[in-house]
Amino acid sequence: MNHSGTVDYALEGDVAVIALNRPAKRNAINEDLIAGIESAVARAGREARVGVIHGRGDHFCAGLDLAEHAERTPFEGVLHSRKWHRIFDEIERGAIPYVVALHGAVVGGGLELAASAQIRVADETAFFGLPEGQRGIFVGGGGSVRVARLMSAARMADMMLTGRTLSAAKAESVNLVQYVVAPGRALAEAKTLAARIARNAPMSNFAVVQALPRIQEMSHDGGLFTESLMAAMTQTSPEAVERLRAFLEKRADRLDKPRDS
Ligand code: 1HE
Repeated sequence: MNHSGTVDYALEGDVAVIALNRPAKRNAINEDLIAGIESAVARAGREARVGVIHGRGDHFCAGLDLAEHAERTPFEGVLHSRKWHRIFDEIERGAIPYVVALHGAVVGGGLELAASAQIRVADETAFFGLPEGQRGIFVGGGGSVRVARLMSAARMADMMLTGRTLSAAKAESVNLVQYVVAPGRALAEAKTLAARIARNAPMSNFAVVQALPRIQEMSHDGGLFTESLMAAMTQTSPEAVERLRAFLEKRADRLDKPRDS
């Protein structure tokens, strides 16, 4: 199903697969594409347990559409940025977890979009950049909050000031992505992870999506208290009771072997 001219949506089992589909412009985010992400994410939240976001063509996303950006007044610019914040917040703290599959350029607003997912899988062709400094602008899609938290404000400042780009391997070493896979494998790996996540109790996934990022922003004491409330809610859900019993009766999945990349 097509959610705008430039975003495709498909429900595959419990997983909503959302494709940025503007490859001729390297999936640069214009008004149509951001509206497509918004409606796809809203639909996924209603009917899927997990979302996967990826980009068609040779690149994940070239960031903000610079052709549209040049025409905005300052006030329109603020409203535009606030809209991106709202939509990316729905990915970061919404109804379901998201996995993004990254390849080629993951730059500017494309990196901000990727940073709003819970899990980032990059293939070895992926490269990461924040060319806003070179373009005479600043991040506006939540990057100064999310990207800086993932890899530190110092590393982000370096990328923005000097135009430095990072390889997939470097991105993994600075916590920007959690997985690096062979070229062309990111989407398949993201779907495998999504299928795995879909088997978790929805309330556990909800707690990871909604509580974990908020707890990071709380005081020590507030965070621990919130954790206790969340733990009590999840542990006493009927699904948890059944899953704990399944483990004790040796009917549960065993833990995976450790995996380093
Ligand atoms: C675009 C955009 C775009 C490509 N807006 N049209 N983002 C950037 O500064 C990144 C700008 N893009 C690039 O550096 C390169 O395009 C890529 C490294 C991503 C890909 O290179 P390549 O050689 O495969 O493609 P290309 O030939 O540069 O571009 C192909 C077409 O896509 C071309 O259009 P055409 O009509 O001449 O074919 C490009 O103009 C177009 N295109 N990227 C508009 N970004 C909320 S604040 C967020 C702030 C930001 O995101 S700033 C970062 C913006």
